[in-house]
Amino acid sequence: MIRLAAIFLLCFAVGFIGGQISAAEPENVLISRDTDLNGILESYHLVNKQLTVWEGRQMIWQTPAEWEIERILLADADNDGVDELLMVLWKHGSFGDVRPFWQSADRAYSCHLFMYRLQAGRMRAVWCSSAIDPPIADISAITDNAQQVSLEIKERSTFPYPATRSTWQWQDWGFARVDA
Ligand SMILES: [Ca+2]
Ligand SMILES: [Ca+2]
Repeated sequence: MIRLAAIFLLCFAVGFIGGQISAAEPENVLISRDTDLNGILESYHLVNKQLTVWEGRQMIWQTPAEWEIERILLADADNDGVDELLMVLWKHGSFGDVRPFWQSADRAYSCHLFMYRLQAGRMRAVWCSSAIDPPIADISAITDNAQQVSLEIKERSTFPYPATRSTWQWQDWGFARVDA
């Protein structure tokens, strides 16, 4: 009886520690989708906050090492019939290599939403946000009755305020909030 109790306690402890470890690890994701409609599936591997995109055995893109990718989403975010890659990421600075000359250097570590599209075998930036505060905790796509895609964004909660959700739709050159 004592031995059984010990085994139970050991299992409980391992389960508890295992749960703690998995909860602390970054989200790892594998999505397969033919976003550029060339008849070949691409694989989107998010591992340890780095994203690689594969076509078969060939890696066609990887995110810069200085980006930390928290979430990815494949969706037709601008409603043009082709899926885009959306990334919630953290990085230093708002502008990277494309800082306008009138902006001072900004090295703050901040959250961003980037939208890329696979075109002619290359991942190309379509739209990149500046720093987002409060940061995005999660992102998902919702499709309405008219088959229009919107993004639902859940903000990271900042004590004492609870996490809020908002809905955004692509309009011309960026995302506009449509639920306020
Ligand atoms: Ca493809
Ligand atoms: Ca699209």
